[in-house]
Amino acid sequence: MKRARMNGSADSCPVVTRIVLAIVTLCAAWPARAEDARPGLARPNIVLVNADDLGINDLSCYGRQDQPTPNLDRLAREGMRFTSAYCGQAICSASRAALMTGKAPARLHLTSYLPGRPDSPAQLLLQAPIEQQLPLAETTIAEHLRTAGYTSACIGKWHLGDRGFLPTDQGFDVYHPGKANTQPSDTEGGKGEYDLTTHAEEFLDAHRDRPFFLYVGHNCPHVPLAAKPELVAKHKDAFHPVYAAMIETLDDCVGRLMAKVETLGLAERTLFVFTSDNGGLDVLEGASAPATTNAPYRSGKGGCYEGGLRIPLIVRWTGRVPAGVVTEQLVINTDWLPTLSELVGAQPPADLDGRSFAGLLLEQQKLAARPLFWHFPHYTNQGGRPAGAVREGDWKLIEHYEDGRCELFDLAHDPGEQTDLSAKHAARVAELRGKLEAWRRSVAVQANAANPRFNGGYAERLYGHPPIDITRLPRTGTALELTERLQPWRTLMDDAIPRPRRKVPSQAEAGAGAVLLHARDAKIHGSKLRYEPEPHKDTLGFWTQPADYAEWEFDLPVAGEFEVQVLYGCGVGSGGSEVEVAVGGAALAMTVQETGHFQRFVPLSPGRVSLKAGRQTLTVRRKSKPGVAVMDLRRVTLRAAP
Ligand SMILES: [Ca+2]
Repeated sequence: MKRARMNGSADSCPVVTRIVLAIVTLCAAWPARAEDARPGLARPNIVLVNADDLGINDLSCYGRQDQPTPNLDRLAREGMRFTSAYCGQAICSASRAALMTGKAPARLHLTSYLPGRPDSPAQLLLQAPIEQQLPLAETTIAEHLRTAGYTSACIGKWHLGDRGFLPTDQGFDVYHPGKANTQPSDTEGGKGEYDLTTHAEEFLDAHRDRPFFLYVGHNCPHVPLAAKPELVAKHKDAFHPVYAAMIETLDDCVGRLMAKVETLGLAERTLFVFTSDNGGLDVLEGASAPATTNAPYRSGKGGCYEGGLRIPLIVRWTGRVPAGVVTEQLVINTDWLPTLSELVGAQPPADLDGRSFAGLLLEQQKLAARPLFWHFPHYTNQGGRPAGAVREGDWKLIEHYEDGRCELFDLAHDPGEQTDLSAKHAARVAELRGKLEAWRRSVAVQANAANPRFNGGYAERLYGHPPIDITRLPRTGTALELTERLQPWRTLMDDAIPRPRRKVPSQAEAGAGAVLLHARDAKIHGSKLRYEPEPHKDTLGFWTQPADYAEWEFDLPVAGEFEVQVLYGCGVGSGGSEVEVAVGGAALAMTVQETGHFQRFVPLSPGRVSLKAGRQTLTVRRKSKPGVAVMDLRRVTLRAAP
């Protein structure tokens, strides 16, 4: 009877029942419907502080010597610190979309920052198209928690869309953007840190008695770098004095927020998370010197090496998450939505890429093994080029989309990704590349197309033989010393992007473009040769009959000279075939070299051809075949020649 009434409409209930209902509703709102949450747990409040471009090597609790962070070190001592936490993408908006939705940026088609970097003639490939905001159809953490009775605030950086797509359109009740850049003063740092902190404190005061989700998106320590002069002077011996001062400011602000939670008596019912959206900026960008070094990890923001993908992550929940624990278990920021769902007793949406690690937080459970994937089809301001990556166990594979080259690293023995083991472990390369390709297909990624305005000469200067290898910067010296060495590279990078009211240098003018001829689009002649669609193959294979050959037809918009590049693999014992690539009346000869495995693809250039605009036919035929098979052929690329 009681149950029936409870399920009925309040209007039809007697007054007494209505009062009971009101009390039940109040109890449900706070402190918690413990029976709905993880067994035995009250639902926590959530404070999530997301720093901007803060690297894995930027906090003293992560081993940094010249940037003391006493408050964050205390947070780590009082909580769990992650050494192998990853972002969904090593760039702002994409990572934030992953955090907010639990979905991979590749699945969201939001794989770069907003609005994205314009295309440049220095690019062999065009940037993959991206959404221009986080679509409203996606369910954010705030929308999800709202259904569980939470009030949410977004204080600070959002970067997932403007009017119509703001936090308040995506489930947040309160939004205070603050200012990304401020004049340092007695009361403010260089990135609006204290204004954001004050608003966050006000939200905590106002919502202390109900379950809340407070998201603080600090703009610190993103460029342009700025901090109080006295702090800069204090850190004059740091790698970068201004940056070190900004880290102190950030640490101070997080400390204030921690103190507020404690003063309000909420520490035992508040999950306090501190993290970053992507790895540290280790190259010269804008007027600022390289901000930091991500040592021992390679490279930084804007690429697929560990320096860009690994992020700091500290989680404190007094009395629930064990204090002082350091974990090497792999988590990624898409895991937050399902993790918070489990902690608050809500059913996570289906089709997420992340997985809950609540069991790790609360019971130090070992997480089930899984591969982590990244698809980053972009040229970045930091010098990154289109690539994908997969980490499975200790192995990490990076596939470079321009030429199909794969690098393989053993992170257990080589966390700095200094030794490429791909030639030694061809079968593992094929397996991991196959998993990466299968995942790309399963989430229907946006891919790169050939750039019809590609300028080979410019690309060669910028990417072929750059003034400095920006993925292997020296780990010694100061930011200022490094700046001088990076300046020629920075000038080239900046010239690559046409800017309003700025004359584009002659070397950046469009060339004759690029053409990609994929195996899947080939017209096949013969009896055995075929396209093999399996993800680890994705190639023309079974080239056992001497007469079989492949043909592509394509339209060339502009005449020019092109370098032909064949992306192929050849197993042991089958090398030595003479192959002819014919196009536009020219015939280029190449000798197939063994690559160790038919699915270990390497690019080889048999030469250049001059082509007229218009309809073209390209054929690849064997001239001799000493082994069982000619080769596997994944792609032929025509690059506008330097
Ligand atoms: Ca960022």
